[in-house]
Amino acid sequence: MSAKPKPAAKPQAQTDWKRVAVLVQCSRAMDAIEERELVPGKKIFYQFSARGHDMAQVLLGLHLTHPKDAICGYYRSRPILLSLGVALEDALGSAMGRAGGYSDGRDIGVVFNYPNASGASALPMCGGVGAQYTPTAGYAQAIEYHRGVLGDRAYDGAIGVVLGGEASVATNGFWSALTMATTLKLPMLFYVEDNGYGISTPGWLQTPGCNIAANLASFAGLKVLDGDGTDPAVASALIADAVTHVRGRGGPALLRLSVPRLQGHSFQDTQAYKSKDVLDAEWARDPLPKLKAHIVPSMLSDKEWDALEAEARERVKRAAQIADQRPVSDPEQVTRFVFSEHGALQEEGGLWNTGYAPPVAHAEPKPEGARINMITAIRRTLDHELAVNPRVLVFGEDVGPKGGVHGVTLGLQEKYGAGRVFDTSLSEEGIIGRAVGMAIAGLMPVPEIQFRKYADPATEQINDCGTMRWRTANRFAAPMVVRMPIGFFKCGDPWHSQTNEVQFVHSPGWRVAAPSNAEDAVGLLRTALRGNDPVMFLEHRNMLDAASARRPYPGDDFALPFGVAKRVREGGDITIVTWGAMVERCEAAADQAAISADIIDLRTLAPWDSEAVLASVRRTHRCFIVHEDIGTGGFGAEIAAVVADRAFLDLDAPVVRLTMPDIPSPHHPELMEWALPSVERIAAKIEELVRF
Ligand SMILES: Cc1ncc(C[n+]2csc(CCOP(=O)(O)OP(=O)(O)O)c2C)c(N)n1
Repeated sequence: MSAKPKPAAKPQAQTDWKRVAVLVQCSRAMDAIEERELVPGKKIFYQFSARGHDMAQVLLGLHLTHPKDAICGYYRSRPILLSLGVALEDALGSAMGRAGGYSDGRDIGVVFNYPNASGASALPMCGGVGAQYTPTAGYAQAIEYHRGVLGDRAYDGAIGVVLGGEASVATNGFWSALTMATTLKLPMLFYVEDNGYGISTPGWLQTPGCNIAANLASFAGLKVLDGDGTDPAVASALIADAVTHVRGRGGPALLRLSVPRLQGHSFQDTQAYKSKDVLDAEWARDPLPKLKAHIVPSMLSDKEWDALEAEARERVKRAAQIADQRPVSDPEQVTRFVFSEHGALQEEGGLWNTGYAPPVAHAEPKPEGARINMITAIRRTLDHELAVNPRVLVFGEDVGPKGGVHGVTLGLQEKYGAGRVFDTSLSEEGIIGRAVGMAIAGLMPVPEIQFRKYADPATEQINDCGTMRWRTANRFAAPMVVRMPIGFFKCGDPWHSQTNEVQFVHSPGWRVAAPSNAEDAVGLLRTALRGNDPVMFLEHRNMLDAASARRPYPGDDFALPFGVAKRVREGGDITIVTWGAMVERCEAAADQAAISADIIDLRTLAPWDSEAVLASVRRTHRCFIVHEDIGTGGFGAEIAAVVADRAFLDLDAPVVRLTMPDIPSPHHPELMEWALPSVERIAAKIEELVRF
């Protein structure tokens, strides 16, 4: 482990320095044309110069020759993408937001993705700083899974590389990924480009002592390298050393290269916070003249260098013209690819484009044996899917030998081994972020979040996973099934009893299931595990062992479609719309009120079966919505709005909701029961509405 720069070496024979020069010149010419023409001409809205970062990135990119390598960068990572083979016109066209390119105009042009069958892919980047780390760690863990569990030799020697600025090392994602990479000895390279500034915030506020490599020198299980990213020989030797170490299964490495940021953070940034001395010192470290000195005249003549520069400018100019001729994509299409579409498979990510064909399933239960609780039902479904699909893997806090704090995964590690069912570090960002990288690598991750509230630290990864298909215009997707207990139990509290399903419904790209009984849990979970979209599978704590939720196991081939509600009780006087733990309370309340109620268990909230609700309301002329989540902005508000919008003239009474008040779940059972919609209160509302 060394935090010292390597001594300057002779130009490395194995480095194609001419190619380095071509790519750096192209990158410079792109920055220049953007700054001089395309941004002032309002053809590009966001521009981030890579000047100063460019040479070392290109050197790194040229090392990533393994077809299963993957990188995940950030907005200053265009040079490495050029070295992976991204076309100049695609890069500029994306920056202009034109049709095609990386996102069809949906995402900022510098937020790249690059599916690449013949070399390293670029995993979809994110706008959030630090969000690139845990998906890359997940990809690196998937490399190990492909090799170790699936025996796929194609992954031998592959690595995951993550790029970030020095400010990004202050994020949760960085530390979470570092924990994962070191504890699991993952083939992952952390490549930190230290230019001393966030936007304007200096490095000492991000890292004590300003040097993450120095601080990590004694971090167990990490090879640490540090040096000058503007010196061609030093940077090249350090990059070669780091990549060789990780490829050779030596475990993760962190390489910090100090580089100058030669322009503002973005085009709009005037750098008024830097003194003239600082600016001069930064320009004195420009890697481009150093690159020239390194290879001219030993490898290229002055004339050849000039010709190469002129040619790069010309190529970039032509590429800008080609990009400018591309149209803006059809706005009518911009709602496509939130979810998978039949006949339009994503290029990378998920089971479906690995040749997987979902086994034949049916929605008719074939009940087997005695009634089982939801815990057993979910476990049995996971067990079966683990058995029939080697790409399924289950993980989360304490899900291994303990079997999860709710006992759902009990015995699965024993049966399938610690490679497929395993405990994770305590980082929800890491759990979901890792699942993203694994899903992109063609696995079906099934992460467990211990309690609903503890999904909060993973909010960024959840959002970025959900939007991936849309923002990459169907190039990438990360289907997974996140299992999570929600709701009250014997007591409540603000930490373990939250429902808040609506947050996931409000996150584009997520399907959301909230089953109320064991049979539906089996059917929806099976569909989710064989599907091509990310799914939130919400397991209600109070129903996990509730007698009312027990059903016979409906069979190994039982799978339920999403978006199809179940009419649990037929009646003519009122429609009650509910889900989860409120279903049994609504049934009891209808009995108590002795009212003929149509009770609709939505079963899934995204998509939700609005047609079933509307058809019922048109018959009963009354709509009553009951849910456990708080009222303001709860999912009931959405249902009420749709009913008011589409069935207004059919209504004989206002659409009414009964929910928790807008408070966190109270702890003491009496307080909790006061806050929850009780059978008595539901019954009273039913009577009130029917009499209206
Ligand atoms: C989570 C998050 N917080 C804040 C921002 C706004 N932001 C964009 S870039 C940036 C600075 C990042 O600096 P660094 O990681 O050092 O990279 P550099 O731009 O210097 O290459 C900030 C604060 C963001 N994109 N994401």
